[in-house]
Amino acid sequence: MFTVKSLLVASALASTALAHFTLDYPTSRGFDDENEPQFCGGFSSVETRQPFPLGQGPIHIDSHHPLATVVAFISTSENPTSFGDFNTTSNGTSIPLATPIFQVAEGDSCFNVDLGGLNVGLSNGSLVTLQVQFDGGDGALYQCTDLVLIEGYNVPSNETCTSDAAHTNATSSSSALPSASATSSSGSSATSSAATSASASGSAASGAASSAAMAQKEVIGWGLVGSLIGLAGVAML
Ligand SMILES: [Cu+2]
Repeated sequence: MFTVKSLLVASALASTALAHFTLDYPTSRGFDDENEPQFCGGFSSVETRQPFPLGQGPIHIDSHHPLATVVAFISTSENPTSFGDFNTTSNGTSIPLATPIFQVAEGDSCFNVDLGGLNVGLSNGSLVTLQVQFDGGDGALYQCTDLVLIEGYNVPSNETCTSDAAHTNATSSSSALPSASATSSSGSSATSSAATSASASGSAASGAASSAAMAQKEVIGWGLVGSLIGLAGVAML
C-alpha cells in the first residue's frame, strides 16, 4: 500500500533519473540517463564524426539542475577508451582542458572552444573526441562527441554561441589550473583573476550566488581528477 512518504521517495528518485544534462551540439554519441555517470555517458565507441571548426567553435548543453559545474576536454586518440586518453596525446604531450571550469544555470547554455589553440598539434582534418563533464549535485556526468576538425568550417548560424558561459562564469582558467596556494581553511585560495571576476559577477545563478561562491572556492585547487570525483558533495541540488 502506498503512503504519501513512499510516493515522495518514488518521485524524488524519478526526478533524479530524469534530470542530468544533455549535449545538444555537436550531436552527442548518445544519451542514457542511467549511464551518464560513466565514461562518455556509457557510449564507449566512436560514432560518425561531425565537422567542427579547427578554430573557435560552439558547444551547446541543456542543464536540468539549478546550478552545475562544467568543464570540457578532448582526446586526440582515434578511439579513446579511458579518461587517460584525454590527458595526453600519443606522443606524450599533455592536453590542456578545452575550457575553464565554469558554472551554468538551468536550461540551455553554450560555450566556445578553440581546439586548434590548445597547441597539441591539431590541424585541418584532425580527429578528436570532446567530452563534457557536468556536475549538478548528483555526481559527475559525461557526454562525448566525435569530431573532425576543419579549418574555416562555418557552423550552422543557429548554433553560434554569443553568450559564452565558459568565459563569463569561469571558476578557474584552463591555462592556470589549480596552482593555488594553500592559505585558506579549505586548502585553496581564490587568487586567479578569473575566479575573482566570476565571484563578482555571479550572473548565471544570482539566486544561488553564495553557494556558487563556496563551490568555486572548493573547485579551485582540485584539478581535473579531483573534480571528477569530488563535486557531488559540494555542489547544490
Ligand atoms: Cu542529474
